[in-house]
Amino acid sequence: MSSIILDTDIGSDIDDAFALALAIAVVKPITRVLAVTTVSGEVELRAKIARVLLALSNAGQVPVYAGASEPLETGKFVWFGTEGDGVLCESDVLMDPIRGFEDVVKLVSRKSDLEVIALGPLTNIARLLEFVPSRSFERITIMGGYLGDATVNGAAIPRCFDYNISADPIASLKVFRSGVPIQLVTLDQAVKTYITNPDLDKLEARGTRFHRSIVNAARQWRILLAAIWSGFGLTLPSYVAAFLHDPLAVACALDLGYCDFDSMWLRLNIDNDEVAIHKSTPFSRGSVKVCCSVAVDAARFNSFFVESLIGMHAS
Ligand SMILES: [Ca+2]
Repeated sequence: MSSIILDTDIGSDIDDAFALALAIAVVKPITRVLAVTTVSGEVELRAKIARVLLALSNAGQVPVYAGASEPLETGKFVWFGTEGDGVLCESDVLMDPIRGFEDVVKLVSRKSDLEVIALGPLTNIARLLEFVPSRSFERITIMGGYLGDATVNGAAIPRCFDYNISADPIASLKVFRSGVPIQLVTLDQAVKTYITNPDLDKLEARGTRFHRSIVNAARQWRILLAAIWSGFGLTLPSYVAAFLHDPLAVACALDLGYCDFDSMWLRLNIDNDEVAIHKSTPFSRGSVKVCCSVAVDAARFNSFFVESLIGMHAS
């Protein structure tokens, strides 16, 4: 069984907290999760959010590390603004400092069976690959990429919504060209997965601080998400309480069978400080072979996700 590193920009889009919750619910034993690492902006605050959610769900033994707050060279991390609201209380904010990135390197250097789940910009993963040989990694599952038409309720989702790959372009290229097998859970499939308001009500009815926290954070995130969509001239469908991009990536990393994948040759290049991904051929210079999602059983995954979180032991 592989050792999992879950790398996350938890604290903005609620789907990272949902992804962490799903990992806690389904990874057995939870000690397979070697580390949770945070990326982008206030990484200590993000780490505290992860630590609180782990502690509330009887998984407090999983160590949390604060990673890179800035991109490697170029790129930009965007701060969306609901970080910790609904999850952290005052004493959580004042908790001890979180371990740093050098500790992750030490921890990871002893392993040769690493399975990375990358749920945010790829800066931490690129930095890890500077210190740890690529042969120590079995696979990196990345939430990101825009390979086909991404539509919700008939509306096309702009390519810039594929934030994770373009937020730190240099890091993304390093990761894709590392030689480690990569599984890409692409935006065009992930946008088909979502949780509804009645689902949130069911989670809230569990009555634990854990469930109340993630539901509170989800409701705050939805207000912001609707505003972001509106800024692009889009209307967030009323049936969507939140998308489940990152939880789907967790399910794919664990090979739970909700997505179909095809091996494709991709060529990545930086264009206007963003990463453009093109389908390519093996003969094209710089092409990399990547396992890409091509279909998702969204209805079955949505139900599985909700049932998994309802069934969680938490306080
Ligand atoms: Ca994320």
